[in-house]
Amino acid sequence: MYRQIVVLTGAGISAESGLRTFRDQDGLWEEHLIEDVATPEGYARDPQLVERFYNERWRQLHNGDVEPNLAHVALAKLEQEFEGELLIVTQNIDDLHERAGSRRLLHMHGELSKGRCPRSRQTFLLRDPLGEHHTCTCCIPAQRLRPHVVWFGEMPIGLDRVQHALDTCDLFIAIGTSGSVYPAAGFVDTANHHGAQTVEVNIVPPDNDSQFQYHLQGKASSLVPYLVDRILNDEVISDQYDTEMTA
Ligand code: BJW
Repeated sequence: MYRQIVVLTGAGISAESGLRTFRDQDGLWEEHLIEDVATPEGYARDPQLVERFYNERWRQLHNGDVEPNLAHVALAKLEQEFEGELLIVTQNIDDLHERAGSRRLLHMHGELSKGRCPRSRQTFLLRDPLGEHHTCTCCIPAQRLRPHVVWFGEMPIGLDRVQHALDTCDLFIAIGTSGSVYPAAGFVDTANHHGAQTVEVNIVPPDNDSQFQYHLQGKASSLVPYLVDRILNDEVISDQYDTEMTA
């Protein structure tokens, strides 16, 4: 039925694994100013503060309590069993998709598990939280690594590959993202423009809700496995399906 699928995931898919989202009640932006921790200017002003913000999240991800949930697992199953093309584009910097088994994956806002040389942009795996002792091996003198994340005003990673996938997909699914941060929030427009079916999964309508054809309202951990089973059973997404899922 479908031949090429693009799945966009946001913080909401990891919420049921215990990771905080940004803009929901009790989200990360309630305790932190975006200008302080998610801009290059904030990092230049106070690198220690920014490192603390990411290191706390690094520790949570590695404390042994955080696991992929049923939504991550279902997407990994889709990758294994779907015979067409699939690309998962995640805005998340956690590695829960990888832990669930996904490989056809692009981290457009970076990865918590890596540090980046600010000069060459080469990335290095972090075995412990980022600090002064993390320097690159690509430059002389060695540069102190910065978090491998994309802050406001910086160019997201892999946009050419995403653009190509969106230009040719026949199904676009956005899961657990508020649709408020660009360019990710605009992917649905591109997919619509190329005639793809567009589906959102969220507990509340996202900011770009009106751009989607189908709206599945509820938790990712219950809706994504259903959606994946339907796709694998070659069932097209329809209004009837939409009604069933949201009932
Ligand atoms: C559940 C659930 C459950 C909960 N089940 N659902 C004016 C107009 C338009 C654009 C701009 C503008 N001024 C500036 C811009 C550009 C700017 C931007 O978009 N700003 C907006 C604020 C307006 N964007 C940028 O600067 C980007 N770069 C850029 O544009 O480069 C230039 C360019 C030019 C031309 C083409 C292309 C590019 C960079 C953006 C960088 C974002 N960085 C961050 C932080 C880094 C990573 C990190 O710390 O983790 O990325 S910000 C933060 O937001 C993070 C996220 O990846 C991103 C998106 O958040 P997400 O995932 O949507 O989370 P939430 O919390 O917002 O939503 C969670 C959702 O889940 C909610 O809807 C819940 O309901 C739902 N949910 N539980 C299902 N169980």
